Amino acid sequence: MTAVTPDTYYGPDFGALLEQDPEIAGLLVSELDRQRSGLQLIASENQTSPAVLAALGSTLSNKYAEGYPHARYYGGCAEVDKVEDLAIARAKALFGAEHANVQPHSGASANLAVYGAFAAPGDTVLAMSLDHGGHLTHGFKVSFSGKWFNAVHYGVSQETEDIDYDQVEKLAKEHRPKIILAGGSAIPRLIDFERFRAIADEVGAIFWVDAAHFIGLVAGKVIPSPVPHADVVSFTTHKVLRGPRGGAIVCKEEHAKKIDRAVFPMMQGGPLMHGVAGKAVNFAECATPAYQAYAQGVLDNARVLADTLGELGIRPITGGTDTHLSLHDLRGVGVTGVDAEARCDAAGIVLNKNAIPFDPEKPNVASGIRVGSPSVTTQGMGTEEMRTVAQLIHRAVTEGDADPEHAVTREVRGQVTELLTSFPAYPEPAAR
Ligand code: DSN
Repeated sequence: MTAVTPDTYYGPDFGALLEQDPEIAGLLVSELDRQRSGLQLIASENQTSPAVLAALGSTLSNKYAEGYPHARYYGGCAEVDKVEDLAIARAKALFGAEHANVQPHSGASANLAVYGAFAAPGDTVLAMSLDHGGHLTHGFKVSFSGKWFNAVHYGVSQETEDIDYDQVEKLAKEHRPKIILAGGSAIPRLIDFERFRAIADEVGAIFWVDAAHFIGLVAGKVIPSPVPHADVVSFTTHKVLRGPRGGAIVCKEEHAKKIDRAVFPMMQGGPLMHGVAGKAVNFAECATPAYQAYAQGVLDNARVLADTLGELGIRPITGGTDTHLSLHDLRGVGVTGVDAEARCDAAGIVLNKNAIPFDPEKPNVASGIRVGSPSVTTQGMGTEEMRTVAQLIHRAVTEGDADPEHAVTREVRGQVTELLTSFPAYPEPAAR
């Protein structure tokens, strides 16, 4: 067996990359600097562990393994079979799932496979509309999902700004969809899975949950799980979950064959075995008390961030959040989403503009911003820091500018830097 040294896991060392390709090596370093030097509030991002990064940088990347463990189309798969067996077993245990497929390269690939398993082109799918918090792959017109399927969309109620379940039921009865899909990218509240299940049963539809955003909170056991209620749950592994960039699917045993065949050979070729190893490492991390405490911290931080922004006049849609993210209406402070994003960026605060339900602005301008707590919680920040972060966002948005040299913007950036000194991302080993 090869001697176990740090390089065994990291593959070719960084010194070799620096010598061979200083341009790319330099960009790896400057991206790490960027991640370290700003407040990362993009709700779908996180900072995965050195252990997951080691798996991603490994020689497992070299191996072709089309097929599934113990039934591959290539020789030499004994070791990667063990890796995938572990990833599957850990995913099933973590989510209490009957079946798991850990091969999807991404969330969009996972979703493509779910469509492939349960629908044929032209079939009707009922999903949340993108402009009310859904996702591109939930039937948006320029995505495969909107081009190949007859997508019917529900949204949120104007009054509560939360999912309009009566509308879901009405549309389901009217259109008799093959699939009813719950989940999205900008939903701050818990989803009523029982209600969706009942509606799906009433019309004989498959009930699919795209849990990409909140699956980490489910893994941490701090919010209810969709797994007992849904036929199939797709997700990404790099958001609150904090694993490698990638996708996965869990489902009832009765759907296992359909899902596996849809992932391979219908949608994908060889799995990315370094990614599968990273997922296995991550699933084990998520089963620990430390991760559960992290997930609770993500929830607490998101709530305080949303509430404090609200107190400062940047209103949270639905009045708050039950998850890791909140969506905010900027109209009260008279700034557009695009301007707020640019002003925050110049101040070292990374977040994204976001359409709010019934938004009068075009999506590339937007009246809102979306903020999330996964990364800053990984860095060890707590609720006290979230109050500071909300004040910094408010100041950057209302008094700052997109010009980094603007006096207020510089001042806010200085305060961001000061905060990050106590809560660094990827601290040097000595500081860990
Ligand atoms: N683009 C991701 C997000 O930011 O929510 C979802 O795919």
